[in-house]
Amino acid sequence: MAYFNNINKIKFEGSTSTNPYAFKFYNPTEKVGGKTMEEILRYGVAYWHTFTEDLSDPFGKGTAIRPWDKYTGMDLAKARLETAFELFEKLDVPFFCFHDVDIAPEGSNLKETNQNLDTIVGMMKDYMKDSKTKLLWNTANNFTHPRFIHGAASSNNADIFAYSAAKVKKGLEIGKELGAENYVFWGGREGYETLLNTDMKLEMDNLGRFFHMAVDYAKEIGFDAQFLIEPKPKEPTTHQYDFDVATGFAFLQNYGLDDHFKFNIEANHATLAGHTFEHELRYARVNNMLGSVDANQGDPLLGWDTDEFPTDLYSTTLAMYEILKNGGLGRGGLNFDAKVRRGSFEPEDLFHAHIAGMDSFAVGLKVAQKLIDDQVLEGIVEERYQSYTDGIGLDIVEGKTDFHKLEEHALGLSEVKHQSGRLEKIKATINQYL
Ligand code: XYL
Repeated sequence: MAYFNNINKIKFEGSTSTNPYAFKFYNPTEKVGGKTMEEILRYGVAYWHTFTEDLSDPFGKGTAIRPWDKYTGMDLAKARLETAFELFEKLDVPFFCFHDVDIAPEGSNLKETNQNLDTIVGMMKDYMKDSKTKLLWNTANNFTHPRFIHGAASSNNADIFAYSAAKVKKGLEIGKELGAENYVFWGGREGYETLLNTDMKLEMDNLGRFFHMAVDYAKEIGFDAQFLIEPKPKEPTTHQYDFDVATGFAFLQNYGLDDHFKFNIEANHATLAGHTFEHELRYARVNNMLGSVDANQGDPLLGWDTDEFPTDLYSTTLAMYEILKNGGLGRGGLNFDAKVRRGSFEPEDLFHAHIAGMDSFAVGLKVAQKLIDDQVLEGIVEERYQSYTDGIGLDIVEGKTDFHKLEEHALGLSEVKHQSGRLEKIKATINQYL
């Protein structure tokens, strides 16, 4: 059965097209810097926001009209699967991502839940045989069910630690079965509300133990996906242990896990942490920890995790600059962890939203490549740090100095000369490229 009967395969028609069901900038076969857009951008559809999201918010019930919602239970799961592969094909996306609970309903116990998963995973594998769309990553939802009230791997309750491990174990098996490129850990409830009843050290040590066991099990079953931590500073807990990339990186290093993980960086999580998207990408990139991206944007006027489809071209440009400088995303991709607005409740809005996101990152890619080709920012940065290319600066970076010599140098200074940072000029130049 087809759910999007009136919508055909979305094709590239160019920036002057007025067809709402066409790409204006994303041309999968067009080469940018020697690779095709499809190869660089590696777009993914998020199963949860696209097929299970009902657009409810804390103040109101869901508004989404989804023809497949006439079903319930396993029938609904099967209908969503059918819809998913229709949408993947029509959007021509290379990847998708899901949580365990997105694809199959939970049963009355873990065994039943796993049976439901097995049924859907078997069907999914069949759909994937006839589809170009691959699994970018899967993950375990260890945050929605009330059992995770006090956390999952950082819960005070050891039974829940075990339950969480069993869900991740199953997730790793599913990832292997479906050939996932990555496996994601977003610690939805891995954090705390108040220190008054929290053993922070035990919780963090347990989280470290949990990740080591996951690494060991993936190795045991021969699942070679890249493991990814997805940082987020808050929501739902007040203090999340994976606050941002820097915090997550320190955690991984502290627990001897940094060789096994990279980061899945989400734009809206970056802004919630008080950073820009590109700050998080840069922090990961310069530490060789950039794995994948959850492509969305927040609403600065609201301030919570609104998961909007990315349309801000300035942001997509600076993000693509980091990604290109990283030499691409490797096994990662740009997953649209984004939902249509509550007012965009019709099924076709799912297409408009993805087209908007895919076009926005395609523009970002082209502009970023041009900025790199023209060495716009590189030239500025090189000039700004010139003082480290000779004299005392060169001694500092080559480790040839110490506090005695530096004091001697400082005492001999009569006047320190600075150059202007020229920020407005730089921004005006970037605007010329947009
Ligand atoms: C919610 C998070 C999740 C992760 C996967 O804020 O973005 O959707 O991407 O668990």
